[in-house]
Amino acid sequence: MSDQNPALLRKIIHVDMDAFYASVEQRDFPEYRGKPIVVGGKPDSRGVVATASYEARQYGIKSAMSCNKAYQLCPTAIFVYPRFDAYSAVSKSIREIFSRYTDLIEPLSLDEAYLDVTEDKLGIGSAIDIAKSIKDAIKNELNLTASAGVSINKFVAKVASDMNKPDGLTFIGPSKIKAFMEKLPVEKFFGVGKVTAARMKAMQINTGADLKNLSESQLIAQFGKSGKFYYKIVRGIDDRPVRSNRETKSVGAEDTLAEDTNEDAVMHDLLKQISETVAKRLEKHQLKGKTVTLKIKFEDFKLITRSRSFPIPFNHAEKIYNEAIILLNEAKIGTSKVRLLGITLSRFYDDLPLEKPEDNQLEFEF
Ligand code: DCP
Ligand code: MG
Repeated sequence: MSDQNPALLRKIIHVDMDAFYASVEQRDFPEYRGKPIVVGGKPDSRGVVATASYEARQYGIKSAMSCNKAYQLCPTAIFVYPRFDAYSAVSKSIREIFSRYTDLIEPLSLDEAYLDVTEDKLGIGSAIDIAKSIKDAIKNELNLTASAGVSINKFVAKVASDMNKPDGLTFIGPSKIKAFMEKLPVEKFFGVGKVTAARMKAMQINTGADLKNLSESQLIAQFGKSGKFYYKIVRGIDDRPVRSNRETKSVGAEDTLAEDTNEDAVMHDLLKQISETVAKRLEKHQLKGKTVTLKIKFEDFKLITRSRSFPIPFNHAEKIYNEAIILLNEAKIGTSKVRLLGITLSRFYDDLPLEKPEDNQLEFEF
């Protein structure tokens, strides 16, 4: 197993902030400290819980629960609206802390990231020491706590970071991975959603050890492409590299219309949904783009793209939608019926060489 050759072992850290939004609220408003805090909407609203402080979690309050339900579980909880600007600022600061140690940082959301510290900038060498140092910096400089997982690949590091929350530091070295994976419940496996977990349980597959009893071809027969991934991951093999966002060149989404159409209202509706998806993805990766591209596939599968570029990068759904509508109008599709629409944002970074204008580029699919 190439993953296990000590000379080739990577050092991966996964860092995840503890009760992120709620901890920022408790930090900024001392009167909230030590109290059950629910970040989301107000109890009588239709809002959902984004997160809850550890004090509120003792009452069973969880992310994605309705605020009404949270109120029933703990009527004395303090309900607050999210302050995304504050969370975003903290997110920037934690990334700055990470960047002292490595440039190989892959943020997964505002509050978590993978770091590859196989070679660290300060020459510390020990991934555990680096994780400690990062946690200390977050505590001392930002007054917040994070949990970290340290291992030789992304998957094990991520599961490890969740094992001793809050303020945890968990190292799972190569010699412990086998036993660790065998004990792990299937719902903790990367990519196993609720539906797959239920299917596995119905087949008496409850842990990594059960999963390991199936051959690769059996897993592929049961779970398709994912089966191949489960086969590797349960054996502790995860070669996915830590990818820094600088490698991300574009973020987009597309969708096929229920029926081929040339009606503006129907196309506008779909573009609205796609814009929202793209905006969410950009927000998740903290990216803003300068170029917006609209992709139109016609009923005969002919494909065209239209782009516009701006001096200032953006990522708001409304702006993306407005630009997509302008591009759709410019495309003058007339009576041709459209089968699929897609929107992509690109040109995230100022230091990249300017690309040739992509306007009126015409592509055909073969
Ligand atoms: N979040 C959200 N809606 C969800 C889940 C999370 O808005 N369904 C937001 C609020 C969280 C932040 O993302 O504070 C980070 O998500 P985590 O899953 O890491 O949860 P927490 O950081 O809140 O708690 P934990 O200590 O378990 O990591
Ligand atoms: Mg978190």
